[in-house]
Amino acid sequence: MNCTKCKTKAVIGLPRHNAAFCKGCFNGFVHDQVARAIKSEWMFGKEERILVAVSGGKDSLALWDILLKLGYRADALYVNLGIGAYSEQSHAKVTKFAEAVAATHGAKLHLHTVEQEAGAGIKELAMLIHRPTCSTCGTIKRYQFNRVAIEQEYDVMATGHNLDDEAARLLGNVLHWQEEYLDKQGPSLPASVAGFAKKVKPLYRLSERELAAYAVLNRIDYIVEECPMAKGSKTLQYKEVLNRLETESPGTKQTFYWGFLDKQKKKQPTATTMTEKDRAVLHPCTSCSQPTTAEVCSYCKMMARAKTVVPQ
Ligand code: Q46
Ligand code: ZN
Repeated sequence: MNCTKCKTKAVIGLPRHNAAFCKGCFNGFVHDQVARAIKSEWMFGKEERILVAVSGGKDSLALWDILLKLGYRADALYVNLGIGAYSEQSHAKVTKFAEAVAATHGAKLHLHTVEQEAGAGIKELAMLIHRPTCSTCGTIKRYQFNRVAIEQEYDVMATGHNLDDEAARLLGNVLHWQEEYLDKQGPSLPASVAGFAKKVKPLYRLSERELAAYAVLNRIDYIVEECPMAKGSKTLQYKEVLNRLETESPGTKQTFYWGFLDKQKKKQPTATTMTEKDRAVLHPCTSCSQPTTAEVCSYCKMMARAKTVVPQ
């Protein structure tokens, strides 16, 4: 198998593009896909400051790497969830990348440790406040990323969601006809009100397999295991189904998700409608000032609850 572009020996075949690439041309392909995503979805410009949400996994570290190599001003935030060996290892991978690669581009890593603030790791905390672990985790991560983005004056927050993640999420939303979530499934969500950072997903044109290959070829040391809490999740089931379809007909995930985005674009006014709707009901949390629909935001309520139930 030879590289479609330069005809030297290929290291990866991409059936959905009917192409194969050598390392250099594959890196060019990956960078080009990200550059196209940024441009076509008006994500950010070279002068803007980006905060990348990193987990230690291949997608978020590859995203940080690609943005820096494309010349963007990208720092990162890592939230240590306190899930035993998984968190220890992922924390170490993020720190290693920050010191070995990001620092050479002058980029900075911010850290937040759940245990330090809540007094317990995510599993114990969720159990003590009687909430599912992943929803507790979602609330904490969303809150901390938004807080750091606003406090440190980043223009935009970027996450490492890839084509597989977005196609699986779309499948879940369609299966359950979650129309309000469908409206928010685009790869670029504007800051709906002051106090909420703009959110973008620059990897939505690249598959999980392509990002794993990018990380390996570029010697990015990432944590291979998924978070242990993800076991048996619906998202993993949807991914499996989509992978089977993809093997039978390469390009299925791309047609599904990109086709959805095309249809959404034609529908357009939704973003404006949501912004006005959000603006009408959101106001600053009386405890931390982040926007919320209640008097006190769900994060502050959770932390207040943690103070009463977590053993000191
Ligand atoms: S929500 Fe749940 Fe993930 Fe948090 S606890 Fe792990 S699996 S990391 S995206
Ligand atoms: Zn609050």
